[in-house]
Amino acid sequence: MSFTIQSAQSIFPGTLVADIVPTVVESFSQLNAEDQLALLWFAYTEMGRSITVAAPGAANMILAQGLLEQIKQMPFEAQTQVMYDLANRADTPLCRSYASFTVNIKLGFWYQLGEWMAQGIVAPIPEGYKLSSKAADVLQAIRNADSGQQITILRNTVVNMGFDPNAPGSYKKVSEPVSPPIAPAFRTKVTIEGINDATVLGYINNMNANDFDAAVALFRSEGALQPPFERPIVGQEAIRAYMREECQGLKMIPERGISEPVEDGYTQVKVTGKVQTPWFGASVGMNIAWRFLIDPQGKIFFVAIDLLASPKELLNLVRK
Ligand code: 45D
Repeated sequence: MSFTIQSAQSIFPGTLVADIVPTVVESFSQLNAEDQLALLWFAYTEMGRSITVAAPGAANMILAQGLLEQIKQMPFEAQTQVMYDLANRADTPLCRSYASFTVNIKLGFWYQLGEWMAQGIVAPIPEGYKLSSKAADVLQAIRNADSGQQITILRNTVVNMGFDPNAPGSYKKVSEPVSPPIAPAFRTKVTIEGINDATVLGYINNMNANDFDAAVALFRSEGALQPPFERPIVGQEAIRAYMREECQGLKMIPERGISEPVEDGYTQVKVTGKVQTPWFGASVGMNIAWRFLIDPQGKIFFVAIDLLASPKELLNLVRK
């Protein structure tokens, strides 16, 4: 039997992922717009304090500046309507522009609105707003999640806002400035207990250096990368576009792993460790597993990135 992307998805089946994330995002989506915005505001003010502004990069935020200025000029009522429209995924020009933003620009857009809400420039959530009991349950579920899961929930709810005629999971190309890779002299090299596979180490080191061309070159041409809770992104070109859009400034801190030969000369490798996003820096470490399937030529045929259910999962390196 030869591997397919589909069969590769189920390597290391005992890996427990943070199901709480899609579950909470789904119950969130059932709430009305008012509840959604108030709930996110409460969650955001409780855990958003450690966000760093440097993250999206000033150059990239230019793309959202037009919309932000437009909103800033509006009376409170109209500002509130815009936010409801975004949560309702209404078909308005503004909601269409929002949908065309990259993830980081969507986050930066809300970050700016949040700052303005706190300063009284944009309509705040009404003082004393009372969540429905359903919404209060969702907020409690978010509080119970670990910090890496919380920021993923926040991120995914923001990503889903706006009017997007394309199905979820579809891939939209944008041209966003990409910072150059870190110069060779300044690169760090990871060590991973139990792993000396050059492809896996090269993948992590190149990602940490923002050297996406070198990272993509480690994949087989029709190889695939599967982000947490998403479908696989297939092919070198699509993977490169994804990395340029979503992987700038990530810090990957793998800890340990296991490697073993499987059929037809393939090797499966599972690595666990932490990943930090530039948005929260060292203040939030996400517990992550990488499940690699390396082909007989040493190329990445498939890699899944999983957000783990608990820190205990960092030690789960069993094969079955
Ligand atoms: O008023 O190896 C609200 C891959 C509304 C690549 C708001 C990866 C109300 C391959 C919206 C609340 C990428 C897959 C205001 C590895 C309201 C690879 C504002 C993994 C003001 C390892 C809300 C990478 C705001 C990972 C401003 C796992 C919210 C990356 C901001 C994960 C939320 C990154 C932010 C995550 C969330 C970043 C900034 C989860 C950022 C989350």
